[in-house]
Amino acid sequence: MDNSTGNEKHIVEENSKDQQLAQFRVNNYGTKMTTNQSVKVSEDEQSLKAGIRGPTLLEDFHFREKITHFDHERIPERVVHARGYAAHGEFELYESMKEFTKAGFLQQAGSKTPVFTRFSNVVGSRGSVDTARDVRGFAVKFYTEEGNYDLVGNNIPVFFIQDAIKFPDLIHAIQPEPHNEMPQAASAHDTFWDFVANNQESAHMVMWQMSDRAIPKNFRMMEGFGVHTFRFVNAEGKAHFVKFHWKPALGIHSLVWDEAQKIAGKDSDYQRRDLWESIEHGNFAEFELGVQMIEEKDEFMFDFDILDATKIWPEEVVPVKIFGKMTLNRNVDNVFAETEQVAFHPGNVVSGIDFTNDPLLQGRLFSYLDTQLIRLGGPNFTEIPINRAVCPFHNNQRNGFSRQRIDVGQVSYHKNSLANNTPSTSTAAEGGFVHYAEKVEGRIIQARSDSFKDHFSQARLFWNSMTLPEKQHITEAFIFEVGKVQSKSVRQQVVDMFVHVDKAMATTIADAVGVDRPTGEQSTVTASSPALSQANTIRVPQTLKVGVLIGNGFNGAEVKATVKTFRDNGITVDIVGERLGWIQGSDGLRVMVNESFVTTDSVLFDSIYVVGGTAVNQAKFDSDIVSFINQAFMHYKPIGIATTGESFFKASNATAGPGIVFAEGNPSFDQIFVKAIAQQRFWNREIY
Ligand code: HDD
Repeated sequence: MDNSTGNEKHIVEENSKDQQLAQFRVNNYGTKMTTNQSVKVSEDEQSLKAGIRGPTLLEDFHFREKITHFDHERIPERVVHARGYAAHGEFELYESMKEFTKAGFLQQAGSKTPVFTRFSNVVGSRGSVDTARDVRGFAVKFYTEEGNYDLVGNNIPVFFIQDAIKFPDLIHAIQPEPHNEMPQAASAHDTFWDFVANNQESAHMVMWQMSDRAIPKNFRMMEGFGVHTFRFVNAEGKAHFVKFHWKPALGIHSLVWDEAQKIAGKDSDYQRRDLWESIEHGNFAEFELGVQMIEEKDEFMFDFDILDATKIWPEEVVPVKIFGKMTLNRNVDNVFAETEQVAFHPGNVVSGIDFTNDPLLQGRLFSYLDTQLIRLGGPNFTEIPINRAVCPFHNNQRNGFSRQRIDVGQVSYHKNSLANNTPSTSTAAEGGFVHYAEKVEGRIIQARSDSFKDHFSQARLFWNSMTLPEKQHITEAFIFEVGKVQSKSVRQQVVDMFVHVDKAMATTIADAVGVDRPTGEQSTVTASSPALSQANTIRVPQTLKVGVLIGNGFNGAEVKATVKTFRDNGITVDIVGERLGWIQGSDGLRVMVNESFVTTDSVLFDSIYVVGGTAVNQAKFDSDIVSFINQAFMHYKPIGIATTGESFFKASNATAGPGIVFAEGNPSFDQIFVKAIAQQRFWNREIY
């Protein structure tokens, strides 16, 4: 049987950013080794010594350079979002947005802009795990012809706090506790929940964080949000408030919490591997980009403050206008050079996109440049290839660590006559960035507007919008997280806070974590927003992964036909057996086993296809298959049973029902199974 994945590497058209990067790429294959000064090296195994058993000599410049360079290989990791993974791609505009913004890359339908997108986990350090319960960063750098535009968002549309001055407190509370540096990459500990209970503006975001949104299946299947309210400004100077949305082509899908924890051990690179492999196989990640827009005159028309980053604009009230698509189609050449050194900044805007007075955004406008200065060692990080704009830059900024360019001439000041007063500034008509002329009035004050003080209405809206299984997952997540909190007082405070979202939920949590039932009252909001639930998302089989559990003596014709149907539907297949290598069907068909029960695990598949067969250690083989079925069943996954696989199913804890598809006497097995795979989860199972 043809065992290829059916996916050869796809050739992607070179864009302006690729062309720029090309001049920095170096291929060392087949070359002679030199020092960094380009002197050819004759010896790279033995340091220079005084005598065959003598001490090493300082004059061995190659040894010194090699060790010194190694000693300095590390740079500080990001203070948040340290663990991330990125890819190149392009953004294509579906329709001109000229009516709303003068941004050059949003004018011409069909125009393409190179992008670089980095997904990340917020809390864990760079070497932590992918599948932690956490917010995912979603940062996109658009290399436009008018300079770099960065949309530095998350996969959750709201944030924990309303004012940036609280960001260090939030992060200190959520990151590992300082006295023992535990737990890594987890919010399930005392200081985070103490922060939550004592900073109740976090209520709405915490509901999202306890939901399945915080354990996305992979980066390709999650939404992205700019979170803040920004401004679009058109050529006439007319502005709209906007919120950005990325919508994944494959829908929004999540892991099950038990599965996420097990994957953390089985494959800590689960989500980055998914992105890397998908792109290598030509299954490019696609996201549509849209905006919600509110006219300036309607700023005060809503029952929330549009400058408050703990609030959404329900999509049913303010619809999302989709205007383009991002396709991530090329993996990086070097993770350090590109993914680690890329520097995003919400303050990197282009003409036509501007800020608002959202106090969280205002603080971010300071933080990002500041952090790059220490992380990337000085002000010249914009010259690192991944950070360079594709259009030239000219100004009077000079010098600093590791300056690359050589600015010629005697003049580095403005105004001047010696260089004819150049570089010169540009008028708005010439493309010069002119800050939006918002009228601002008021006394200097350190306070929060009253319009920011409702913390529970939208938390309740979110809860109301969830289906029953989603509500159960949220409740279970609270029980897990709050149950890990040692301080009984903090556990009680959390329950007393979330009663304002839902009394039954808070009571269930209270009972499970050993504190008094809350006495407060829940919010009276009855509205819901269907767009918030994952239940109605897109469900397609493409790029999902099936494990075929198989031994010798299988029914060749049956397996071949089913595997072909998988491939025809874009499903990725791993053949899992007792050991790697060839096995043979009863009709002589040979199949290459590419994963064994030792190298892979049920949690790494979206579905399993149970074929069975004979093996050297039959008892072990049989029990491995049964354990795969048990895991897949308890994670609500579709399971297909070949005619030869029924005995394994009978020996498992699984019971027949939705998402369990049998081949025996079922001529439509392949089609029904593929449909079940697309469905992904069958929540109505009795799991113990
Ligand atoms: Fe932030 C990184 C997203 C609030 C300060 N942030 C960072 C990254 C993302 C976000 C995606 C990683 C970028 C990358 O991949 O390199 N941050 C957000 C969102 C926020 C937010 C969506 C709220 C809506 N952040 C926020 C605040 C502050 C910061 C309020 C500080 C006042 N964020 C930073 C930072 C980081 C960062 C310290 C760390 C590394 C970096 O910037 O380059 O400056």
